[in-house]
Amino acid sequence: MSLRHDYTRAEVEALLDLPFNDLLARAHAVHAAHHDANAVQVSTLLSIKTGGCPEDCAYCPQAARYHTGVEAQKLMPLDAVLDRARQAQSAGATRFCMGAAWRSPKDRDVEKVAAMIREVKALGMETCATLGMLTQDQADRFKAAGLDYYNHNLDTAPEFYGEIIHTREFADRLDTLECVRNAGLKTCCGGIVGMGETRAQRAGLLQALANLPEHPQSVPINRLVQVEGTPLAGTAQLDPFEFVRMIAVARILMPASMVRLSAGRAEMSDELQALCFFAGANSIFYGEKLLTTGNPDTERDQALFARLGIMPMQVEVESGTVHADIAEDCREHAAA
Ligand code: SAM
Ligand code: DTB
Ligand code: SF4
Repeated sequence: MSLRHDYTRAEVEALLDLPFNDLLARAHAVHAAHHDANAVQVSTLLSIKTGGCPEDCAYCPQAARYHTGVEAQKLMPLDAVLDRARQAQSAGATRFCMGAAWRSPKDRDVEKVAAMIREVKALGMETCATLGMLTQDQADRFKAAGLDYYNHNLDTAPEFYGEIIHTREFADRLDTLECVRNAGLKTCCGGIVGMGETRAQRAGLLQALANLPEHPQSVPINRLVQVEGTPLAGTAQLDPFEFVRMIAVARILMPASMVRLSAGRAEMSDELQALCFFAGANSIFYGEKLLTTGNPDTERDQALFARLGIMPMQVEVESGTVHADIAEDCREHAAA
């Protein structure tokens, strides 16, 4: 299978511009050729360090400078993180993603987070972290602790980046992603739509993601969750079909990657989510909360999976296949 890394902007725009049915048919064919079209990977997020972030990302409720009602908290203690990981595992998640509202981790934090990674991994879950910018040494230390994935999003097109974030540059994101790849970690890298960008700029984000030296193994496509107090609260709502187009083109450009239907699901209808799964989304965040905002409750997701005949993906770990309870719950829903 040859994966391309030389997409032109015009090619990506032409895909986004296809008639909706043609685009969906193409995307679904690519999806079915590379993946089980009825299997969805399930991750749970935990904010291990909430709020008080020095960055100014215009979408983010955790930036200290915006008055969003999110209170700054200290790094969670190891035991509390492990309790939450166990809960997520027994609810059926196979990957546990730990997020921190940092520009970058301080060296004294690295050992604490490394211990969390080691212990979560020991439960038999895949591990993911999103902690801001990393040095090569930090990425290597997390890899040594057993980290599987590092999430670091490009977030938006290079030419729109400066309108959304002023405290770092697009190139900084690329530098961290390089350290992550060099460390042998898998990358989880995507972006946000619905921030007032144009379709051409959405094409720019997809082009930048697909032309990275390796396609990210996981590509989260977030729909902006508008939070009162952030500069982007009140932005015109993106046409839901544009969101589906984003998923479809991500699937076509990065055929072997997992495309995650990420933030914004709580505000989406079941029908819209089903279209996203048809267009090639095969991963979700599962559990009532993302980092600080809401996500569909697990009952609703189990019922949706059952209605669509979707099964949660199992994960191979050294100790054998982890059988997620969500599979059982979905079967029960299907039988009901
Ligand atoms: N501080 C680190 C960083 O920015 O890389 C890690 C945590 S940060 C909250 C992780 C990602 O969450 C961001 O890159 C962004 O894509 C997403 N995100 C944050 N706020 C969001 C919102 N309101 N709606 C959708 N996605 C959001
Ligand atoms: C990603 O792309 N989306 C997730 C995860 N990676 C870290 C975060 C979404 C955050 C939504 C806003 C919040 O809950 O604070
Ligand atoms: Fe900080 Fe990350 Fe939020 Fe930006 S997205 S303000 S870096 S927590």
